[in-house]
Amino acid sequence: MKRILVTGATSGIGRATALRLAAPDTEIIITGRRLDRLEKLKSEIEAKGAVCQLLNFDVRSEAECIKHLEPLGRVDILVNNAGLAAGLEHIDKGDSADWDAMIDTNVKGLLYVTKIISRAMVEAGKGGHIINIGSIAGTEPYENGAVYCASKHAVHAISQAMRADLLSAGIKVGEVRPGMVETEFSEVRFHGDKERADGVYRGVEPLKGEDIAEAIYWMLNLPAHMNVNDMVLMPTCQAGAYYTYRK
Ligand code: NDP
Ligand code: 8X3
Repeated sequence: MKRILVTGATSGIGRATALRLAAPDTEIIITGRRLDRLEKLKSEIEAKGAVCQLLNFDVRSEAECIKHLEPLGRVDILVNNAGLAAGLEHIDKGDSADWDAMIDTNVKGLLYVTKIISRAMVEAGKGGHIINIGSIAGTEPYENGAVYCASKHAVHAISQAMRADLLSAGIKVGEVRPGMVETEFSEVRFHGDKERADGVYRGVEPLKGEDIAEAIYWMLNLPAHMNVNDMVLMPTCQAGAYYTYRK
């Protein structure tokens, strides 16, 4: 049985990935802070014939990560997806609570989870596969996005360095770096302002969580000697952080 851990599975890319990877020979372990959503997703995963375990905790707390993840022991696959953008404004107007949320979740949370899971993989000596969800913001800093972009630059750097750290243990490390994906991402970024969030996707056909899940499925099912280090995925209407064609 293949054991797969997906963080941030209550919505968007994480939810779609957990569902895409669910199959009769898998155990899907899903995490997030919204218990009701985890419970609903667990039934959907089980309906696909997979075993499902839900872990309800906040990745910003190292103690919570240890409490919930250490008992898992080795998993075969980790998808480090939990993350967010909070706010979109010039640096002089930024809210330090938003900055903390992004750095604590996207960078420190990813590190806490990775430390526990990669250690169990190394100790078991059977390899593994870790996929980090970065962003085009990990190489293209844009106006109003200093801290989100910094957090995803960190994910990009961590992904490259940990690939080297885990090389001798036979653990594959890949990064998926999407452009615009229509999820709850913008609603979260704009603190619940749905109208402003909808505006981000007006006049374009963005990617869906399922598109990213399909790419992750493909990366995970390549032959053992092949690894995708870095995959940048955008909707056809987007050429980069500054270039979006709207109808
Ligand atoms: P969503 O807001 O739809 O999903 C985010 C997920 O992260 C939720 O399941 C949420 O669960 C979880 N999460 C957030 N904070 C925490 C926390 N402190 N502890 C545990 N889980 C947390 O957004 P996306 O699906 O779009 O985002 C997923 C990832 O993709 C993020 O890392 C994001 O930066 C990245 N990304 C998104 C893009 C986009 O355009 N949408 C483009 C490029 C990258 P809960 O709230 O229940 O805890
Ligand atoms: C999310 C995509 O362009 O808002 O990472 O940074 S973007």
